[in-house]
Amino acid sequence: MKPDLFEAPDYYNIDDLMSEEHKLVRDAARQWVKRDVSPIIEDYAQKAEFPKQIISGLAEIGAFGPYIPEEYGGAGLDQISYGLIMQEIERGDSGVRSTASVQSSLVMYPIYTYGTEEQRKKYLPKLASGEFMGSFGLTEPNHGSNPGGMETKYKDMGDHYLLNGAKLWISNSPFCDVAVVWAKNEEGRIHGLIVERGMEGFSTPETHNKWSLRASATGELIFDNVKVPKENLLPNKNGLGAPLGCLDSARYGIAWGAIGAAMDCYDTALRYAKERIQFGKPIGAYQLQQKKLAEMITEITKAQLLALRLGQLKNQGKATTAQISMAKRNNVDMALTIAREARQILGAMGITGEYSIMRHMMNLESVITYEGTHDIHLLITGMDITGLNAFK
Ligand code: TGC
Ligand code: FAD
Repeated sequence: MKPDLFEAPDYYNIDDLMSEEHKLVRDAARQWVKRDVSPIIEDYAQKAEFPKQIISGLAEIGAFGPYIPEEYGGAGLDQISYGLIMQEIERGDSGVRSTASVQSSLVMYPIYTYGTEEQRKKYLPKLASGEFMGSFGLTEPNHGSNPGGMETKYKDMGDHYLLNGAKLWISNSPFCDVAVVWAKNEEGRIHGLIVERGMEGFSTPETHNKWSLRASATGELIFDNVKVPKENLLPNKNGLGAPLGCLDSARYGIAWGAIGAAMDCYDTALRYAKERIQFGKPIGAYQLQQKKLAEMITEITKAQLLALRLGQLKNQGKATTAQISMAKRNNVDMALTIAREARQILGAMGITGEYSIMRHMMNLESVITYEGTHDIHLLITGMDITGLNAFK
């Protein structure tokens, strides 16, 4: 793979709207990605393997629990810093950002927000340091966009719960130490349970043959009469709103992350267009290529402003689910469109692993599907503005 020459575009001087802390956090993440992710990520994507050696680096840049208070091992940062870390990591690879998103927003967040003090103290510091890796089990073979229909269930056996069912398409599952699993009780109410590797009847087979997010490990969570201790139930919220609350946080991070992937594709295409000579001139001198590049920087700038404003609202505790949906949907679609256009600017070279663009493009096909599909987020916006539910 080519050396990482990335220079971040900031067409509207958005840096001026950031604090010194935001810039420090972002620049540390950026340097780490250049040093520890870019040189190895293409090889890991090609061999479809998650690079476990970067776990400690992710912890050091604050990617595991950026906004979780320091007393629980988190970085104690604000939501904009969280977003910027996700942006920088996804600039390297969406699969690496997935690992960080799941750990932070889908595992640490529910334990911090819905868990007991004992659960916080037991799990959060280990998750923040990367000693424990987590996964989040909501999706099932028969229930993706409609998680409320889930079939995974648990029964109260007096001194423990008995858990049965299966989750599919679970990021980090093949190597997770703990899983936050959503299951129905005997009354059909959804609760979160912390399931630990080693519990009898719990297995995590890997899903192979993905053309997307190849550097992220995806798999199943299978529960065959798993005895879960009663103290592993998350007691402070139940119902579908509990997992959906976690998704708000993860989707927010993805709205920033997608900008990173888009910036990397744009930066690569811009450099290539200035260097590649055809018909005696750099291809960047032709109007057709300039149109592509000019539209890319316009869309990136709009996405940056959307994410930053959403971050301000999130810091104030005012960001709504529908606002988060709009940003996730817009920014991921923007990034995927830019990846496709950037790939064309590189011609045949664009399909090789010498450049990051094709990897980003394939990764973004998952990002536009997970954490709520492109359609589902449109329907969330539609319901928000009309008051009419078009899901069912
Ligand atoms: P609906 O009837 O609308 O709501 C059920 C209950 O939940 C409440 N609620 C929320 N609460 C908190 N936060 C939110 N964002 C909430 N949205 C809804 C709601 O008030 C209600 O409460 P109550 O007390 O009345 O029960 O639910 P629905 O069944 O109609 O479904 C709505 C829909 C389709 C929007 C939702 O289910 C949905 O978002 N589906 C998409 C599923 C999804 O996003 N799955 C993601 C799985 S995780 C993943 O992909 C990780 S990828 C790895 C990585 O991140 O990198
Ligand atoms: P479906 O729900 O079957 O949807 C199929 C199509 O129908 C989509 O185009 C959808 O938009 C459309 N559709 C569905 N309902 C409607 C409707 N009401 N109106 C109009 N159109 C509709 N899940 C987890 O729980 N944890 C994870 O860690 C996780 N990681 C993932 C990692 C990867 C790489 C991938 C690909 C997925 C992951 N997922 C995870 C699952 C992901 O959240 C689901 O794939 C997603 O929610 C969509 O569900 P589905 O694939 O079953 O598609």
